[in-house]
Amino acid sequence: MNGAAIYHRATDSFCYSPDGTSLVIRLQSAVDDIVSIQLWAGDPHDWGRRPEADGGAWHWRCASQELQKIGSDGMRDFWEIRWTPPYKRARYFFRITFRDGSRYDYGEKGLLPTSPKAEASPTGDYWNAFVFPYINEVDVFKAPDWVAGTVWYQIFPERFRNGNKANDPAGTKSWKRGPVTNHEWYGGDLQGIIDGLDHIASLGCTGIYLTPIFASPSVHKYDTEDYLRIDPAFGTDEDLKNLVQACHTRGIRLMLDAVFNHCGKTFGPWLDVVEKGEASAYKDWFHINAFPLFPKGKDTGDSRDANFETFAFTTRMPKLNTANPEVREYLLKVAERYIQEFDIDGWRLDVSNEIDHVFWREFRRRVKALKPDAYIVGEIWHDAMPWLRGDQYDAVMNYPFGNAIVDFLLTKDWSKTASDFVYRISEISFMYPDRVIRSAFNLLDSHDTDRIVHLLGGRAMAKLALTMLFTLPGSPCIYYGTEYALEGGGDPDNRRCMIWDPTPEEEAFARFVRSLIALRREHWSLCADGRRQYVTDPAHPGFLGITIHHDTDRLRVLINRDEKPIPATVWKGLLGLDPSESVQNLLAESPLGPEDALPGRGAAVF
Ligand code: ARE
Ligand code: CA
Repeated sequence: MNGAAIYHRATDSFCYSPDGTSLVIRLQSAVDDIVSIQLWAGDPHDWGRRPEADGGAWHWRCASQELQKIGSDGMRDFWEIRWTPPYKRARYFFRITFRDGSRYDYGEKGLLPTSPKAEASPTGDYWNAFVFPYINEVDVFKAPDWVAGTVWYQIFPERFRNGNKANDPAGTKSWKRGPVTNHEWYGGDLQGIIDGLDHIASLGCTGIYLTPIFASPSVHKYDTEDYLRIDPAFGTDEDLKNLVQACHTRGIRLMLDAVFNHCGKTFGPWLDVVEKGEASAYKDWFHINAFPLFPKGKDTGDSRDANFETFAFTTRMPKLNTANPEVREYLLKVAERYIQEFDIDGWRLDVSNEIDHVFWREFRRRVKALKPDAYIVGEIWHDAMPWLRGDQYDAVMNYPFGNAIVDFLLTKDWSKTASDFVYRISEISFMYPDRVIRSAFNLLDSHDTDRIVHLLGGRAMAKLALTMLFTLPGSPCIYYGTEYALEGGGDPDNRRCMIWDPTPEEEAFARFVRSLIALRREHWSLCADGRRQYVTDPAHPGFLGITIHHDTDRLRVLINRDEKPIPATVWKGLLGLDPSESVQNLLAESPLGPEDALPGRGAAVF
């Protein structure tokens, strides 16, 4: 019996209302340590009198139900129950029977041995309980309904398509294949994106995320010079209006990138501080430790010698003081402007974890006031629960899901592989309320990481990764060029020019991506809300079978990361299928006949 591993707290993913009336209550324990867990729950104010024959004492009315085990990460088991308090108020404790036979009541006072008296009475110790005081509808996490059915396409505008040579910066190079740097211009612009929309729509994508497009001296534009001007190399306000219009005509939503943690070194207010020092009206717009200011640092060569706060160290991009009401108002007006005047559908928030929560609560209030179904996605690579309680973000860029997929496909530790992937996905799913998982922004790669074809060593493994990404809950995003298996390592090599003259092999890969997106769109509700059963087999550590059930819909996802095919009798046996049953693989590229083995480095969905 491992009492120390027992954990619950009446908040976040352990106790939350998904719908304003019921509660999802979760608990974690040591793996295989528990026989059963009862939830004893009732209204805190619901007291009754025992019959006179029983002494007529007052007692708290509560009733018990069993929690179900919903997953494990190999070290911990995850338990859950969904319960609807009759009056929106909840007081509850857990009665736990451990494998060694011991029984404990677990509440805010801790894990106390279940007394014979408690065993006998219909209720437990009122005072050793957890409390969810009241389910207030306005507190319930809500993300826009359209997100769960969306398939995203991320674009790095400078490298997507040059639609207007008149706005090319001096020294713009000819469009090409192959490695690039962060200091070369290829002329990509908003008109090019408009010209490329039919291609994006033909893939089946229904959302586009653009990295920054406001005026900035760099290729990547994360060093903003003017938040209120489209960079001249990308186009004009008119071009952005046309782009949004052209997206909406195709049923595609558009999300821009808000870089509010820091600005560029040419941002007007920063230049004013550099020029006027302490006399500048903007000196409190930044985090300046001392004057005189050393904009380039003290040239000691130590990247930490700047006497003002920056993004990271070497970049010298000044961190904005978002706690300053002037800065907050300035940035919130920027966020409002592109919704009000351009009708964009969402904001991706750069380095969002380093900006204060006060700012983000006000950001959400103002953005949702203008467009209630705008999508707000934070760029957070780690546990983001503090931003996902319903008062700030709708989602974060869910790198952990993508990392779990890549680790499964790349791991050399054969003792883990598929079962380890299941543990990772279960753990991440347990960390967040299911409504948060459902609206996550799921990705395998981006402009900040290696591209997946590079990372996974080729197209075969990339196909497996995409199959896994597209059948997970949350809205999947592909990075531009992935449809053609575009190569590229880490920044800046992951920003190569888009392919507009695909080879037959690249076209074949695009057909696979199209079929995967079509599958996802046809079964998006199953992927978003389905119950998942995982099948792994120690004898075939590279095999992962996922059965997803939702109402009458069901999908089976089979992944074989081994180079060796898995005989039909094996994978059908693992899934409990009749060996003679033939299956139509929905991923046309790898048809499976009745006797076919699951191909090496192959996926099947049926
Ligand atoms: C430039 C050079 C790089 C060089 C870097 C050094 O191009 O080669 O390594 O300077 O600082 C943008 C540009 C980059 C540029 C950078 C600085 O896109 O090309 O790099 O500006 O000038 C962390 C942050 C996360 C951040 C990544 C990059 O948490 O917020 O690092 N991502 C955003 C954007 C970037 C952008 C910036 C921030 C700056 O998406 O594109 O860079 O506005 C782990 C950690 C993460 C870490 C992640 C990646 O997972 O948990 O915290 O992200 O690795 O390193
Ligand atoms: Ca151009």
